[in-house]
Amino acid sequence: MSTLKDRLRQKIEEHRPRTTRLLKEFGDVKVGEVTISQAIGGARGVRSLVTDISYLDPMEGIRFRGMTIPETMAALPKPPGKDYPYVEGFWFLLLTGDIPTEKEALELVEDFKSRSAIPQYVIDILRAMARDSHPMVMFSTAILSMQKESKFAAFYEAGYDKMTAWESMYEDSTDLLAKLPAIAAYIYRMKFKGDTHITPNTNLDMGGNFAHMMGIAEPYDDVARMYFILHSDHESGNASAHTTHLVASTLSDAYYSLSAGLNALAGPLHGLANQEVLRWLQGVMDKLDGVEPTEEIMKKFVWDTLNGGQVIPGFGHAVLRKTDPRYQSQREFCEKHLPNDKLFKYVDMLYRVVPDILVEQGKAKNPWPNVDAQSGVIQWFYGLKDFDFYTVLFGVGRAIGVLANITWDRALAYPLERPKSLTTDMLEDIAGIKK
Ligand code: HAX
Repeated sequence: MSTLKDRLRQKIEEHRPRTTRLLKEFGDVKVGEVTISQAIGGARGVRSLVTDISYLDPMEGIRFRGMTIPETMAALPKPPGKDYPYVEGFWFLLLTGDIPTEKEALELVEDFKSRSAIPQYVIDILRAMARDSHPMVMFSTAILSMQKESKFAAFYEAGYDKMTAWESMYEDSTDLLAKLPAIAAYIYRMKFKGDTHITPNTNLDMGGNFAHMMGIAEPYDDVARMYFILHSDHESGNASAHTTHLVASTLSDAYYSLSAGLNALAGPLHGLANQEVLRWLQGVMDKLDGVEPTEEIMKKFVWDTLNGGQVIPGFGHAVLRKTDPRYQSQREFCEKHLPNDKLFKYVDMLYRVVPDILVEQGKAKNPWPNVDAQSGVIQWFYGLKDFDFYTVLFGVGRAIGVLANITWDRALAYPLERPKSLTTDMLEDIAGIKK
């Protein structure tokens, strides 16, 4: 039995009475009300989900298990000589709320390695797909194709037990996380690197091995660690986390649930925004035909995009009302490692010009940049210029958060999610509109 699974069991047993008490003794206490604009408008601000994995404050940004991004990065054990922590140790933190010791993190590194082999049929399926399929389609399909490996599904078939169901969900989640980097790297090299592949190096941790399989030199291993951790979790109401949770609530296993969650991530208003930022910037460059953009030129492109009825990718957020600390964190990385990069300068120029324009336009509730505004630049700098692939990188990271969430969903026996609908007639009646 692994240290993490033992610790998780202890945490779950400690936590269960809290949820039971809230339900039994305080189930009728109100946490809020729903307005018509929330019912029509995508449930913004409706507080109807519970997670302890992370919390998103509109002004401060994300905290993982109570810790800000800099606190998280500082507290977790790191591979020798590296600036960013073991992703495996971060998985320990998200699941338990405890910082693992170096020994515990290394135990997990070994655990992940033992689960990391990809079945040959996954490779066969990827190879059979149209080569011009979007990498997210390939990624989601590869995950779904492994559903037959699900320990949770087997556990359900063998006779379901609510109290121990989390264990097989945990096993599926860890199996998946261990395999995702190799699947992602396979898709990348098949599509964009002439179908040449690099054998995994089992001496390396998840971030190190991912960089190795991608064929990108140091410090891309640290980029991978940073990137996966930053993109992991953003509480449970964002579209990818919520979809994963919703699907899992039907007692679907982690394979079905994660695949579905990634399909939500693939939308341009969500995770696809990171590729859209780069696509947008490339469009600007093409039109300029080698001329360096000035702030005035950039402003014109921003206005042209808005006047064309499109959003500025990488800006705005459904919850945040300040610059995303995930953006800041990546910006600090850029200042350290690629301060003179042309693309970084353009993205920084966008930071200077876009918020004022969005305020002037008067629509976006949050004019500030989000995580996606900065992430593509880093990938581009390290040679990963195929921006169609960027959302897959986001997906590997996002999996850590959503899988931690659905493991806890099972532990606390969260029920089938099924909000209630109203008709437009009913809303008009509630509003007192005479017909
Ligand atoms: N550019 C132009 N207009 C924007 C905008 C932007 N970046 N952000 C918001 N708006 C507009 C909305 O389209 C909306 O317009 P309409 O009234 O005409 O429909 C209006 O401002 C109000 O929207 P909002 O309440 O501020 O924002 P929402 O909560 O509805 O949506 C989004 C949040 C992130 C989807 C939105 O800000 C957006 O489209 N941003 C650009 C795409 C993007 O960067 N997505 C990634 C977000 C982070 C993330 O999830 N990463 O995965």
